[in-house]
Amino acid sequence: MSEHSTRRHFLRTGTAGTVAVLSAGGIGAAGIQSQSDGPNSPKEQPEIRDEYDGFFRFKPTRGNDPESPFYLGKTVPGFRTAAAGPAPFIANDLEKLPWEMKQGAKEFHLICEPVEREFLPGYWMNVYGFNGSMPGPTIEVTQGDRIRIVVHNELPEETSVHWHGFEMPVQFDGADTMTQNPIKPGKSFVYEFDVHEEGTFYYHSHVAMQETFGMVGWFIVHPKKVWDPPVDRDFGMIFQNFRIDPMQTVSDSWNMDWNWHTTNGRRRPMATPLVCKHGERVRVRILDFSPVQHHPIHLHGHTFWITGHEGARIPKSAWIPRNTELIAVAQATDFEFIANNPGDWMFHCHMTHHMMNHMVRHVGPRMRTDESVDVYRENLERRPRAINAAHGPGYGVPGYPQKMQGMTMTHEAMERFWSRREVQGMRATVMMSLMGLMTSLRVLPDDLYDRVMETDEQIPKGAIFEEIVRRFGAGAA
Ligand SMILES: [Cu+2]
Repeated sequence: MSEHSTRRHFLRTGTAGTVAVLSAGGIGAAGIQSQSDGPNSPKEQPEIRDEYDGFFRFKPTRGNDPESPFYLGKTVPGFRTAAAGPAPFIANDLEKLPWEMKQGAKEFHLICEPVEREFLPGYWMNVYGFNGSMPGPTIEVTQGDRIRIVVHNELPEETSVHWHGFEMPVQFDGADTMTQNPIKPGKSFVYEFDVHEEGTFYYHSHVAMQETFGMVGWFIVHPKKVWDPPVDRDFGMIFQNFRIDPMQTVSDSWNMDWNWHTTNGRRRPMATPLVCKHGERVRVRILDFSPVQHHPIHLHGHTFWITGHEGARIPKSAWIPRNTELIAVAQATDFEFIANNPGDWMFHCHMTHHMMNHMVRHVGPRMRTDESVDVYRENLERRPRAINAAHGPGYGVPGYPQKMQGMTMTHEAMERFWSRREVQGMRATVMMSLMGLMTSLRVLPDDLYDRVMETDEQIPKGAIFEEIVRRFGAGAA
């Protein structure tokens, strides 16, 4: 049993005793607030408990007083201590860019190149990216680091890379032709600067059409002094959209309309869900790198606090509790909350047209309740006909219309989706739910989390969901 779960077990079985001890020791709200004087000092770690001024870690609650620092879980800490350092950043479906210490700097090598990205099983897009990936691999450093990034241009055209939000010497800003000459194909350019900032940053090509064509990646800078309160999970999702016409795999970077949304380069349901444990403090950083589309992002089942944007961490006095937060193009927003409500929760853009993908209505129905289109097609005569669906000579031609029939979940695709640990035990129909900019957050009690994430068990579809409903469906006492 881990340290976390031991403590959690103690908390959950001895809440009354814990509160009494805390009261006797004089550690209440004041004790928590004092940690801001030195959150990296283990002895000043906040006490972990499950109730804070009427806000409960393990059940949906608001707290008793909007003026309390714990209202809606605002400054309720996670289980991870500040002394353990920042929680590692997790951008599902993306790699991290390795580095080597050379001449006093963390040296990275970033290769700009054409990329083929499989954004759904069997669906490939031809775009530009970095090191074989679109978006590029995540750069993760610590405030105060000196970094050197050697950018190699393997594109068939000129480029430059901009470090978005960093206050560095102007010659390393990467603003094509304004601060440097373009990097010619086959050539390299060395960027080197000290990172004095901390926060949610990213890098991207500074050629507009290359940005639209996929050239972006996370650049996360952890603070030297762990943000207060520390989080247990630190997720990141880059939202993009692309126009890829039927019969094509090449994204049309000029087009101002879109037909595919991606998260970290994967279209749902291939994009991997976020999974956390019940009671944890969670941060989710979302970057909107769509060319022209803004996204109002809504999380179900929880109220979250906006704790930062791409500019900086926000002072606590200005944090805002929300259910929906608008993220505009090139903006990033940090969401934080206590995962106090177990279940599988939608985490999605609320623009109705962004809740779908490939909206080409004349080629067939996009939503169905069966888990496989193969079943649907076997029963066409007994189903309502959609306009032109699965009829007409074009439907049998490979690649037309953009394999729309495959998009509606072949068995092969379903096997790929269900082969991942992160989705084990979700409802059988969940893959129908995750279209467009719709992702999912799973909040799992410790034992179910371990069963989903730490075993090889093929968990029956719906089993975890049903167990959560069984345990928590009547509402918390
Ligand atoms: Cu949207």
